[in-house]
Amino acid sequence: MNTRSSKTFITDFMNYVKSKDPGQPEFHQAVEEVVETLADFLLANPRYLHARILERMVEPERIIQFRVPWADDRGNIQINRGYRIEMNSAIGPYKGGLRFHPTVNQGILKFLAFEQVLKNSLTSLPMGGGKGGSDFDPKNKSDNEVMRFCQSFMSELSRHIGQYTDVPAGDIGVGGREIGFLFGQYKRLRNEFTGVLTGKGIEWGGSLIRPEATGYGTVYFAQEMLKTRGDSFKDKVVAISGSGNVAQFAAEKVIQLGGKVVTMSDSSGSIYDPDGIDADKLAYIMELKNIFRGRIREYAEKYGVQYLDKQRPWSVKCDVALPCATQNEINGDDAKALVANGCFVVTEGANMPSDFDAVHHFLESKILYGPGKAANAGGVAVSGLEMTQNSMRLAWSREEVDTKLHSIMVNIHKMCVDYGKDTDGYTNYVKGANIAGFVKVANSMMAQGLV
Ligand code: NDP
Ligand code: 2IT
Repeated sequence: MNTRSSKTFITDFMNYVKSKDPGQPEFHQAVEEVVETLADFLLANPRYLHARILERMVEPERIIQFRVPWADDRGNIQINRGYRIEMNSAIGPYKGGLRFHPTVNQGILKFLAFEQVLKNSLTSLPMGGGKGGSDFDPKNKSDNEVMRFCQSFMSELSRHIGQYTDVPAGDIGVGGREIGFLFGQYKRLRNEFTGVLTGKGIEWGGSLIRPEATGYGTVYFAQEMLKTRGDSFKDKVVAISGSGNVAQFAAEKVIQLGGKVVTMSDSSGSIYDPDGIDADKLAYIMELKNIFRGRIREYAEKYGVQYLDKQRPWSVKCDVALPCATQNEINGDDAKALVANGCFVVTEGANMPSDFDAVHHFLESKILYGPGKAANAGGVAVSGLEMTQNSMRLAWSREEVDTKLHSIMVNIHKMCVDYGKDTDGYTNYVKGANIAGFVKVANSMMAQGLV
């Protein structure tokens, strides 16, 4: 297929998407990245074009938006906005996390839901895609306030979800505490104990390894990427952003594999510890973040290392970068700095952490670049395994789940290589992930008629 027609196809399609929802830049960005890498494939397989599969895939099957009123500890009434985007159910019930963060809006959740559809397809488990959340900010809220918010949020959401319909989980701002409050309210309203949420506590239907799964899976994926160049994590200097769920367990796995983690961050700044964050220091971070809900600056004070106020960690020298905080946390300049400093592996624990310029710079530099929808799929994959265990009313051991997670990540890596290899031998993981994820969903949609 000639370049001109694929360029025209991309422009026309993006004009169509942008004209329908002009105010959703993150959604446009996520779609454009996919369309860019799918264009040649679609033009070579016109049955998907005739069936208008891509036009259908960018249109959510259903969007639910609702009012979430709750009372704070002083008795003041607060009103937040709740959402659930039910994006695509071609290969299974809607599945994807809930995000509680003040920046949440429909466009951000649509980008996340769109990526989730392809990601879930890559896991090879039967899960459709969805995403939800609220503009509620859990920071500086008491446990009781978080509980009242979650109860109000679930009072409406419970009408729309179910173990066979839509199964939410965590994301930014939604961890074990929030899933507990949400599950408790669902059970109370429906009088049923089912696997309607994943990321549950281990005593009440959760899966071992689910808390670790996204971070571990990201590192397993990076390990496979390194292997393609005959390399490993041993003695690699690793820059990680974020200090939440994904970042913590990515750091744990890198340390176990003999790498040296030199940075972590939060939305206020980064710490740079050139001697490496070892297992003891990581335990301090986990306690600081998960129990005291403190700031990463306190690590710099405790261990006497550099604190990069209001800065992301991409200016430090490293071999491997694992962005594990949020979308668009690496821009074109950050990408240039990373590559210029010798970084040759970027594996995304977060969703869409690299902006458009950054992605292009990584690909042009021919470094190993693993996009989030492939690299961070371990989280939702173990959510899928939690659903399986709930359905069987059985619980697997840590080793069993970890082995399954590892083999799923190895398999996703293989699919990316199979679909993403360029003629010069370079693996374009973006192309590989997008095509591999797309084909299964598209074929399922075609088989199910005009849905
Ligand atoms: P957490 O809420 O546990 O942690 C988020 C971390 O990122 C915190 O350190 C937070 O800092 C930082 N962060 C959040 N927003 C921003 C921002 N706007 N600018 C700078 N830093 C920010 O979330 P998770 O670890 O679960 O999620 C991290 C990323 O991984 C997200 O992109 C999420 O979508 C993705 N992901 C998560 C999965 C999961 O299973 N949890 C699965 C797959 C992907 P602060 O505390 O200051 O806000
Ligand atoms: O982005 C993601 O894949 C998640 N937040 C996890 C979703 C899930 O259902 O476990």
